[in-house]
Amino acid sequence: MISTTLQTAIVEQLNKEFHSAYLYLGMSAYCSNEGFNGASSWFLIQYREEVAHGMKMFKYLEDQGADIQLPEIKGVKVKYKSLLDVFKKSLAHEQMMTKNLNNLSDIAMKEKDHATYNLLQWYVTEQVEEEATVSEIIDHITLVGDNGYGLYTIDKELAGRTFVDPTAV
Ligand code: OFO
Repeated sequence: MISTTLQTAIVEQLNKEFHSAYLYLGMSAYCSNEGFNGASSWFLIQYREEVAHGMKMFKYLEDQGADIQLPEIKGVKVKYKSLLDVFKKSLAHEQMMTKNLNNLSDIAMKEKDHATYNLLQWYVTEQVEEEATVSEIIDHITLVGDNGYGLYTIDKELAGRTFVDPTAV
C-alpha cells in the first residue's frame, strides 16, 4: 500500500507530466508558426509521449487504490527566440524533470516502497534517453547556426519522427 506522502508526490509528478505535454504542445505551435513543420510535428509526438507518461502514473495510482486528485495544469508560453532556443528550453525542462524523478525515487527508497521505486526507475531510464535525444538535436542546430539550408535539412529530419508509445514496451 502506497503511503500518503508518496501518493501526494506521485500526483504532483503526474500533474507535471501533463504540464510537460502542454509545454510541448506550445512548442509545437511556435515551430509551426515559424514554418518549422518538421519540428512542430516532433514536438507533437513529444506531447503524446508525455500524455502516455502521465497515464502510466494515473494507472499506477488506480492500481494502488490511491485517492487521485487532479490539480490544475499550469499554462505555458508559446513564444520562443529561435529553433535553438525552443530545444534548449526543452532540454532544461527535461533536466528539471529528471531531478524531480530522482527526488521521488529517494523518497520511495527511504520508505522501502519497492513497487513505487520500480515504477520510478522506468521514468528515470526514460529521462536518460529524452535528454540525450534533445542534446543531439541542439548540437545539430548549433552546428548549422543561421544557415537556412542547414535548418531546413534538420527540420526535414525532425519530420521523420514517428510515435511509439513508450509505455507499451
Ligand atoms: Fe515525461 O518525460 Fe519528459 O518530461
